[in-house]
Amino acid sequence: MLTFTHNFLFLSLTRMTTAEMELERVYTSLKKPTEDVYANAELKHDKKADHQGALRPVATVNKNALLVKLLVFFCVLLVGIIIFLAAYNYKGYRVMGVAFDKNYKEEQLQNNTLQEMYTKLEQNYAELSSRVTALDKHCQVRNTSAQVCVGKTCFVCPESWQLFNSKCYFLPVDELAWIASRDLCISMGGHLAIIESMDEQKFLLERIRVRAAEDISYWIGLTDLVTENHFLWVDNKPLDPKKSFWGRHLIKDGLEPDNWNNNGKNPEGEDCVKLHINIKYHGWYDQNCKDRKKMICETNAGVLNI
Ligand SMILES: [Ca+2]
Ligand SMILES: [Ca+2]
Repeated sequence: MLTFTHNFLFLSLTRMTTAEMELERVYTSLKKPTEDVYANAELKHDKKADHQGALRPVATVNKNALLVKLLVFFCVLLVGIIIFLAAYNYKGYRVMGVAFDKNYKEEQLQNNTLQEMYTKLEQNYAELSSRVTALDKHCQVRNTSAQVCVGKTCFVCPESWQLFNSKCYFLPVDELAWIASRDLCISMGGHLAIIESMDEQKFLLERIRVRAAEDISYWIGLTDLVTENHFLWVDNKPLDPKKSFWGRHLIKDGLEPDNWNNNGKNPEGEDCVKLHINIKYHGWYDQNCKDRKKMICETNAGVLNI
C-alpha cells in the first residue's frame, strides 16, 4: 500500500513537473514570440477576406483609382467649361459694350441737339414774352379803328380796313358792276358785305354817309340773279325777311325791291342790291347789276390772344 501510494505520488509529481515545464515553455514563447503575431493576424484576416470574396483589396484599389481619374476628368472638364463660358461671355459683353458706347454717343449727340433747341426755344419764349407784354400795354391804351382788344383778346383788321363787332370792312374807291365788285372783294380776301343786324346796318350807313351827304350807294352782297325775288347772300344763305332793311322808292314811294325795268329800258329788271342813302330814305335797293358803283367789302377780323 505504501509502495502504491509512493508510486502514485511520484507519478503525480512527475506529471506536475512536466506540466510545469510545459507552462514554462508556453510562457517563454509568449514572452518572446518567434513570429509576428500582428502580421500573422492580418494575414489571417486577409485570408479570411479572400475566403469571403476573391481579390477584394485589388479591386478596391482599382476602383478608387478609377474614381480619382473620373474626378480629375470632371474637374478638368468643369474648368474647361468655365473658361469657355468666361471667354464667350467676355466676347458678348465686349460686343454689348461697343454697342452701348455707340448708343451712348448717339444719345449724347441727340441730347446736345435737344439742349441747343431747348436753349433757342427759351430765348424765343423770352423774346415773345417781352413782345406780348409790350403788345398788351399797346392794345390796352391804343384801340384803333382796325384793332380792338377786350381783355387779352384783340380783334385785328388788315391795314385800311375798319373793325366793327369782330368784322372788318373796306370801301374801295373803284366803281364797278356788281359781279366785278364781288370779284374784287374776293381778291382782297373778303366778300361783298353781308348785313345781318340793325347795328351793322347803322354802322355801314354811317360809314358811307361820311363819303357824301346824300344820294350815295354801294353794292352789298345780296342778289336774286338766280331766281327772281329769291334773294341770296354771297355765301349762298337766303335772306332772312326778319333781318332785311329795304328802303322806299323815292318817286313811287313804294317798298323795294321792285325789280324796276325803267319803262322797258332795263328789260332784265333789277337783281343786285345796293345800300343807298337818298335825300328822303335810306336802305336796300335792288338795282341793275350792270350799273357801276362803289362797294362795301367785308371779312372776318383776326383774333389775337395775348
Ligand atoms: Ca330782281
Ligand atoms: Ca329797285
